[in-house]
Amino acid sequence: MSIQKISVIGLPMDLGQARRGVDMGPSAIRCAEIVERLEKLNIEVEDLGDIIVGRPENADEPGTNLKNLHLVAKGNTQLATRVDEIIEEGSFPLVLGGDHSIAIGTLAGVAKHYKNLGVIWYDAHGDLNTEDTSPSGNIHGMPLAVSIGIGHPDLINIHGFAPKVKPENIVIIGARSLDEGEKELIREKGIKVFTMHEIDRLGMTRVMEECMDYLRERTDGVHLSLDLDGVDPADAPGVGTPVIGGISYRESHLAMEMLAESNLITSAEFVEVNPILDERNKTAIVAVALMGSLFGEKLL
Ligand code: EXY
Ligand code: MN
Ligand code: MN
Ligand code: MN
Repeated sequence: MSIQKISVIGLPMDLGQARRGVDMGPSAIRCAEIVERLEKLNIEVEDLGDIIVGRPENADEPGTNLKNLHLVAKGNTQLATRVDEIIEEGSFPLVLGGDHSIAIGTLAGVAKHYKNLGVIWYDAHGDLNTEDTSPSGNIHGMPLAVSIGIGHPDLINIHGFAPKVKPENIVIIGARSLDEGEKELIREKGIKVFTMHEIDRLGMTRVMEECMDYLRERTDGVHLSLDLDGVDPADAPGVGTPVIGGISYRESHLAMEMLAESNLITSAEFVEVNPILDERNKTAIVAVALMGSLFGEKLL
């Protein structure tokens, strides 16, 4: 089914990691004219604005080494409700981050509507850490683990149920920086991963075909969680945790076009755009171009 209406919502949160500035991601993406770009595709677009996030100095932190747990949980709880409402109204949720911890809330709101939600996790990282395996305590390195029900109860139970996603319904694309604990979890849970090795070897066309074939036969909806650090830092420099040797802009653009043709994607989020670390808003511009392709923009 083609997309009739898109609802844009921002969660300007930078509390899932240590570098300030990623809270300005939604603004940077709006400055790069996301709404105008999507309106040109003959899709109705509504911008619901941003969810208000608390400040860390006011946070009441429980005894944990998870940084800003209370506020990250609170922001994600609000996001889950908003995303749930958007789908309830028959619209397509397009969530703008913020650091990748916001995927906890997006997936909570989305997963309520599907029996077998699929997830494409486009990222240099696995985001599969737990309190025990995390080298940093940063919750943006944990949202995929949380979504399969592994992590702090205040995170995994957001929106009243867990887990949100089955590990076998997840495909990670672009991984090139995985911690030991994450590798173990990938093997133990049978999560499908196309690392940069497979992208180099097979090419993006075949990777996307295999990814979509895999998800088509086992899921009833697919969420795209696109971390801009999945893209090579030469093309997307404005991210807090860049890793060289990533997916090029051209390959990413092709991947989005193939997803558009497939009609598989039922919700999406674009995260980790940090304008303070960026070059003349380049990363937000790349994010908007990828969103254009994802929603069916054509050159001719
Ligand atoms: N694996 C590292 C950690 O857990 O601290 C780095 C995680 C970066 C996560 C980025 C946003 O995808
Ligand atoms: Mn990530
Ligand atoms: Mn990442
Ligand atoms: Mn193209």
